[in-house]
Amino acid sequence: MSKKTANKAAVAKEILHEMYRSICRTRSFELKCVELYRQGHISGYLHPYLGEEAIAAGVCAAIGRDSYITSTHRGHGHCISKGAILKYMMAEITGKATGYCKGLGGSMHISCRDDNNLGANGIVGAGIPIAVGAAMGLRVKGINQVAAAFFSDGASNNGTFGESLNFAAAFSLPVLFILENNHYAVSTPVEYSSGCCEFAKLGPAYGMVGVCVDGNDAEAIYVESRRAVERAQNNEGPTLIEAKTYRHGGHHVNDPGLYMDKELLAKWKEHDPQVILKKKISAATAKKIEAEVAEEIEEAVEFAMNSPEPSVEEFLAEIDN
Ligand SMILES: Cc1ncc(C[n+]2csc(CCOP(=O)(O)OP(=O)(O)O)c2C)c(N)n1
Repeated sequence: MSKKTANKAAVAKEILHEMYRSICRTRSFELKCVELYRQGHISGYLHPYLGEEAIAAGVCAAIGRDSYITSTHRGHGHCISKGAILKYMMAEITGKATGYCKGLGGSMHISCRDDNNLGANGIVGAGIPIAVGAAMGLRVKGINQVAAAFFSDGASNNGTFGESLNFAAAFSLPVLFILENNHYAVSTPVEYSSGCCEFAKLGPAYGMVGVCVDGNDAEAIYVESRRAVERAQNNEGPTLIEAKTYRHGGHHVNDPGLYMDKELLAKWKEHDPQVILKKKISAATAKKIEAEVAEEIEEAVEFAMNSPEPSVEEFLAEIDN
């Protein structure tokens, strides 16, 4: 496992600002979604990315707009950090026809082809091989970009994880495997279900670099992700990045998370990704970004609330597709 520490001095101010905006957009979006869920505007499950925002912000800033991502059931932050327009996203999550997927995908199946976001996925571990396929596509087409697969610790116990890492390493594909270790799969702690909880060690076992990074420090994630992108673009193969983090609550919006260690949760909440990055930028810039994001969220809610639901005909037409 690489022991390199992140060279934070190299991160430009503009990148810090971009990542702070991503974190603020995700944090505010998620808090608003919880509120809308409680008011009955969102159906089904909702898995907030609260507390994990820095991972998507750092990775997406590092890989850039032209690279591909695959996401998970806890995917709002990935989608937002990859560049989603919040009003279309809010419309999708509230099941409106003006949403990214005409309101038919919802929280767990949102995708945005314009941003090269290949989609969230309700099947744990299913996005990992899709990212490998996207990387193979890039290789075949001679495009020097990367694909990043976001997934969590629970997904690492699925067969798709081993198959994907092996295939990507064997063919030296440009993939970033982003393992968001939030320490739980629903209510099961990692120590209970994983033989090796130091997930970065699995990288070398599969023939690739493995690094472990503070998942709440966007700057550190950005630096490690840039290194991984450079390796991938130099044909040096994929990287497994384990980003250690913690959910700010239960598995989904209706899970009070009573099984979570209260002291540990309080510690992680203090180690907040938004607070950590805010300290690295000027107060004036932070204030400006926060005000702009607040306005964007308000517009997004208004747009979604005033949008129509898809008609039965539109729904059936998509099934036929
Ligand atoms: C293949 C599969 N098995 C089981 C489930 C049920 N399930 C939904 S979320 C989840 C836990 C996933 O944990 P993890 O991958 O750590 O993601 P996290 O929720 O922590 O972000 C499970 C088991 C599923 N959706 N897909």
